Amino acid sequence: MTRHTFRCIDGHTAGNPVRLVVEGAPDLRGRTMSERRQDFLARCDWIRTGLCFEPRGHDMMSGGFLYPPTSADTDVGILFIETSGCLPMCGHGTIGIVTFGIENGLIKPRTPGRFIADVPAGKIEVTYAQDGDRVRSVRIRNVPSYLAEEAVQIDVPGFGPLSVDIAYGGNFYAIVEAQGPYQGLDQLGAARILALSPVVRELLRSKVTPVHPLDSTIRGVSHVMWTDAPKGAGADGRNAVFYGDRAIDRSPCGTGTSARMAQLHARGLLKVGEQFVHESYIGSRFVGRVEAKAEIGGKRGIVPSIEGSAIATGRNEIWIDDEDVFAHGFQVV
Ligand code: PYC
Repeated sequence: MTRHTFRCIDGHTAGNPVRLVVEGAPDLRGRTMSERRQDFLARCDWIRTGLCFEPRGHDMMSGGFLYPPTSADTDVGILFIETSGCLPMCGHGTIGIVTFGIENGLIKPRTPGRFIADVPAGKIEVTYAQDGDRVRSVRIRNVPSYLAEEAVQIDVPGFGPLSVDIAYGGNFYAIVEAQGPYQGLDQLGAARILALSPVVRELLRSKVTPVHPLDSTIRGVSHVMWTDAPKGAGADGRNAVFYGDRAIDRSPCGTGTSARMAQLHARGLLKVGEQFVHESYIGSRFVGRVEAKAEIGGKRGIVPSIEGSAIATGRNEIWIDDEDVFAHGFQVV
């Protein structure tokens, strides 16, 4: 009998789950976190499905592993796992992983309050505010983000025509704004968001395949963001981000907020130095900011940052037993 043991700290960032695996990470090959991500996907993806899918996880499950840094100028490496795959970058995941990692002495920055993390999408600068044992907030200076495609036309059966932009913020997002058949999140409701989003994603994938100009392993629309006006005072926008096969992000989505800010900046609606407070489907918030202009392999974009907080809900020792018929998890789609 082989029982694989994974010791985890579970928690959430703005409502979306984060499972930080503190023991049980596989050794990975690769000079960069992007290469290590490819190695994990080729040899160890059963760990992701075992930890994220049912019966040990659920449709929204998300998390990651800490790795030694891959270069002298970084403090730590992060590999993200999620029901949808190994994301190049995950904002809510980073906020949770940094919070639990600092609070438990697993990340030891050379300069307290600030460090560089190596993620598959690139290097990100992290700052955090600590109060005794608690990390109160985390700000991520994210990877450069840009508007990749404008006004891609699709016709969604049983719904109607949509014009959709695609922007990159660490993953490629289809951004659906209010128009014709889509008049806001409350009109749609969670059930229709879950039903329509995979159709929207498939229609877009049949038309366009955005590829990151500096890393061709980052390609294709993975997430669908439905935008709306904010509900609460002081917010600038609201969204529901669909990912995987059946998930609506409970957080405002860090990479999605970055993509949205890149789109708004490209339209001249958000300037360098301005902030963008984003509300999630359940009303939790991230504070985004356009830090600087950026150039990404010939494309113009921005360096966005996002700030939020996370809280641990407990320790979890998870077993994946080779004799379990559901050792590698299952999904009901
Ligand atoms: O916060 O970047 C994010 C994210 C991606 C998918 C779910 N959350």
